[in-house]
Amino acid sequence: MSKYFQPEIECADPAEIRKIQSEKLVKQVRHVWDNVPYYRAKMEAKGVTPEDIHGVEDLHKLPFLSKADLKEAYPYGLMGCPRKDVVRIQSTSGTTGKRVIAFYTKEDLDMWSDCTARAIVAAGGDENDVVQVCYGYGLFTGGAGLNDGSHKVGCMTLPMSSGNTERQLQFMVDLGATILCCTPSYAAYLGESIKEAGLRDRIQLKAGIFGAEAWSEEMRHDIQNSLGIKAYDIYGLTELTGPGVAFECEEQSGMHINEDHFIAEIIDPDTEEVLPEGSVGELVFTAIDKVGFPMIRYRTRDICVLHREKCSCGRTFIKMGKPMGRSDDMLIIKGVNVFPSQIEAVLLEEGFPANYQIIVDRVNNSDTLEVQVEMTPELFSDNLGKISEVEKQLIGSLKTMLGIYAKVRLVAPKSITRSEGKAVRVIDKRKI
Ligand code: DLL
Repeated sequence: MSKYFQPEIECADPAEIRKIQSEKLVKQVRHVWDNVPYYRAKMEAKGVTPEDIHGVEDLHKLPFLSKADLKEAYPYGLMGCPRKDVVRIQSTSGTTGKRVIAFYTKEDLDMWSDCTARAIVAAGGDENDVVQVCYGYGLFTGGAGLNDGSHKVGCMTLPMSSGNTERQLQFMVDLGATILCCTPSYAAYLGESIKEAGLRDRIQLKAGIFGAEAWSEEMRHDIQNSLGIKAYDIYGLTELTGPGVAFECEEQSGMHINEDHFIAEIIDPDTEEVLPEGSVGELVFTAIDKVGFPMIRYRTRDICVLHREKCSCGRTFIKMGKPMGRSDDMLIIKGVNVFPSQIEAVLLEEGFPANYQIIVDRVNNSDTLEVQVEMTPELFSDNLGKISEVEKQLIGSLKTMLGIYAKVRLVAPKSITRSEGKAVRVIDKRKI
């Protein structure tokens, strides 16, 4: 069994994990108080000192950090150690304004790659595997994160980065890649390309580790079929390291959070009240042993559910469900809350590929929603009557799911641009 399945931690009694978390939290709060004046000022404003924090039960006393804080403290204001101890930065573009820049010490990188190594092992990886990493390398955390975890497990690692699909397929076939790491939208595209090139019998993939964007169970099903693999979800964000904050095991029913490094809470995004386990709300994380860029009660804006139940893999780490979308991804159309993931679920259920675009606009002071989706080649070659019948059916299914009318436009196969990284599904013209 790999060194990166660590049952003494991953399968420990939850009370034991809580004890570890409490000890680390107390130390971390002291570290931040002493080293991050920005967060210290927030604690002072809330009337909290390190003496008030005795364990996880006191977490709620601490102030939150949000994207707005990152912007305000940019670039160095949240660094948690002298600059000479930082050995790496990673960054993310974010949707608006300044980039997020995260700092890592050697120890932080070691912790991060332990997390991604656990994810690879949980997906069935060991030193016999050939891991093809087609997440972007560079400032994005996907490439570096999976690359270093793959090294730790001892897999032969192909640092492909994103793009150049032809070359990806050539390496996949020639080197016998067994584990694929990329965004789910790129995995779907690779599946399509493999089918077209007639390579299905020549690939040896057995598993995929897909994350960095929301994807539905229907999409998992499609990717598993087209690539002949088991598709595992992986979650993370730059502010907290990158991929590997949580990962799926063989049960494929939610992602175990690496609780010896991260404490998760779910809050009501409006009232900031901590919600009981099983509630839908915003995910908040505290990184309890990260030194270079310590994040306490960081509001991720990802909406999801936490549940701790017995898992057949033996791990006791709490699980997070698939993020249902980000609170800032949520579209408000004619006053109704719409998540792109709801639209995707309907499309896939109706047998369409995950190639679609959502266009929101405002015409005569009223919001409009249009869903453009590619036809399957079979439908494309059908008569116009059939196409308009399918359109009507889709409008009906979307209305049932969303409660509002969405115009549907079926477009030719391959007419929607494929993504090599995170897919851009929504064009909100109201913001342009
Ligand atoms: O996307 C880190 C990552 C790389 C995760 C590779 C998994 C695989 P950021 O660019 O900072 O970091 O974006 C973080 O992406 O807050 C979520 O909204 C979204 N996200 C990440 N993983 C998932 C997932 C990386 N499995 C933001 N499902 C997060 C849904 C995800 N959304």
